[in-house]
Amino acid sequence: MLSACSVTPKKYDANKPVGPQVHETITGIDAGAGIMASTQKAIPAYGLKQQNWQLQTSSTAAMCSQLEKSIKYKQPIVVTAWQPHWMFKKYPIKFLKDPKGVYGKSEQINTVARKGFQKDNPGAYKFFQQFKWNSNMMGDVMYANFKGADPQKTAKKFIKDHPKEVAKWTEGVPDGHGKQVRMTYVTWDDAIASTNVTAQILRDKGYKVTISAMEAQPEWASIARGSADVTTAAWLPVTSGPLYQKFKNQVEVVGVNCPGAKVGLAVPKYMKNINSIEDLKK
Ligand code: PBE
Repeated sequence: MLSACSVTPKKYDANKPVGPQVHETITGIDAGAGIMASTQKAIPAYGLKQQNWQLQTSSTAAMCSQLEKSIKYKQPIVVTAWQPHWMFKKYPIKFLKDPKGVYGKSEQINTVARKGFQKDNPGAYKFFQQFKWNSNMMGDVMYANFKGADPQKTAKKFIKDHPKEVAKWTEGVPDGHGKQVRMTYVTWDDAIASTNVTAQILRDKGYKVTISAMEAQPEWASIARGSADVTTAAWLPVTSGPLYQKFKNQVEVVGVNCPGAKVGLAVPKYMKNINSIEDLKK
């Protein structure tokens, strides 16, 4: 038993308003994420602003460890959440309904290239046009990386385990003969997964692929000005939407590489009476 003077974590109480129990705080991730911008719109859209709800900036890792701690003690917590991601595999959480569609009706992960990439490197471009996996495949890669595997090793294993898919994606793609492909990404788990897998497939085809990690804004800016060729991690239409709008005249959407993505807010399943973002307002 905990003694009276130690801090006893308070369990979630469904009979009390949720707001004060979480100090009107949504636990978010890094500031540059599209999900943060969407959440800043959701707060006023759902009338949470006048109840002083706020979004806490952190990181995916810090958010998940906070989530893990809360779940351990059945405490209340509201987090920013997205799929594909291993958090839904690891934690008993549920998305809150978003009847106003602030986070979009259906998100897809897209490949976005600089204008002129197709002309300069038609072989690599063809590969990116043909690269399309799904959230299961992606989830497995992400989970292996989360478990501590080196992302390049995970990519190599994925390639070995999925010869049919890889053959389809590389069909008609000529040997690279050392031609350069400059990929850019933010170190979010989905982007780490798709960047390493596509980079490795192209390397196996003889392309010289560099991958550079940066923040979301410079990522898009570098593609727009042509100092990078391509990213496989644009969540559209909503999550990466503001960046796409900003740079749409200088970039090109190559295509969807992972359909069925989802972005929003989530809570642990034991918060049984909280099922919609509207339920946060009480
Ligand atoms: N995410 C994961 C990112 C993109 C990938 C949904 C957290 C975001 O911009 O919000």
